[in-house]
Amino acid sequence: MASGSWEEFFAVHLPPTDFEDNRSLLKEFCERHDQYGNKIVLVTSGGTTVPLEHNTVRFVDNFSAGTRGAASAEYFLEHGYAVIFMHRQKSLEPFTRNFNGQKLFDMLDLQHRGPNTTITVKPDGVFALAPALQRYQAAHAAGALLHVAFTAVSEYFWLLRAACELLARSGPRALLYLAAAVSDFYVPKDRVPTHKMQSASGPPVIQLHLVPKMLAPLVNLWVPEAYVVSFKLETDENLLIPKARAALEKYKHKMVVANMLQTRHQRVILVTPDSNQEIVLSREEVHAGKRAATYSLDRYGEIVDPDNCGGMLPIS
Ligand code: PAZ
Repeated sequence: MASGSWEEFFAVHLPPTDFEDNRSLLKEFCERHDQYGNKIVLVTSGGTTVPLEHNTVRFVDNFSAGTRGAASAEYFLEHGYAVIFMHRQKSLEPFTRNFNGQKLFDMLDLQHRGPNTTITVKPDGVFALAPALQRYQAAHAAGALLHVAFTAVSEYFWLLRAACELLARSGPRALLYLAAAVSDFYVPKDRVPTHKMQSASGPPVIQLHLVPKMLAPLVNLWVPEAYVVSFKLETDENLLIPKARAALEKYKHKMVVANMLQTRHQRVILVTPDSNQEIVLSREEVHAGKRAATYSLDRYGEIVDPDNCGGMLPIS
């Protein structure tokens, strides 16, 4: 086994404690959808951590809120895909992504009448919540959405490999949409202290090692017939397309979605072996896209009338 190889990474890093539970969920999901010949997409989302202690207090993180992955999962569901949403614990999730923080509480009214306490949704809140809630409930009722969560980079790789091996049975009906921001560097297990690093011991010297490239075994061995889309994030525009193209040439998958950190929600370039297709949204379109996810009144206006329903959701 070559030093620094993906095989060595899996040999050294044990599976996470909840791995078998998640593997069973993935297996049941893939087999059920496979039986009906459904299209399945694996969406990865959010950033991975690199623990600096085994009992982890400190870690190195990769930037990603999970916006792209959560929004994309919704679009895949809309287009008839069964979706495995593999995401960083506590990052944004499909349907609830626009209601994080205080936003949900701001939509609610609390009333006390005698011994009874009722919570109602304010009219504006109904407009915001109803479309997302309806689509969320429909996806779950159809069994079309499975969530599995990771935190550390090794957890991500264990789940990724398991999902790929199970998706291999779906052949070309499987799509991989790898939007997670995965660390390129890590601290090997034998260099990670067990307990919290102490400042009394002086400034720590931390040497990061290269994470093996998992796209190679993924494309060639784990899920060879799937349509694989990877993502490339850069901060230097000059590197963006050359690196995206180099990845395509090296791993021979189908597409790299290239984006810059600062403009990632307005502009992407879809890089395929024979084309670069740039998609640029105006500020208004970005804003409208966000509104569309929550306020699509064209489809929900007739069933949700905030003037008449007093904040309740008359959806049968
Ligand atoms: O999660 P988010 O919406 O904040 O950002 C999305 C993204 C930039 C993480 C994604 O589009 C991406 O490029 N992922 C791959 C990152 C990488 O090259 O490691």
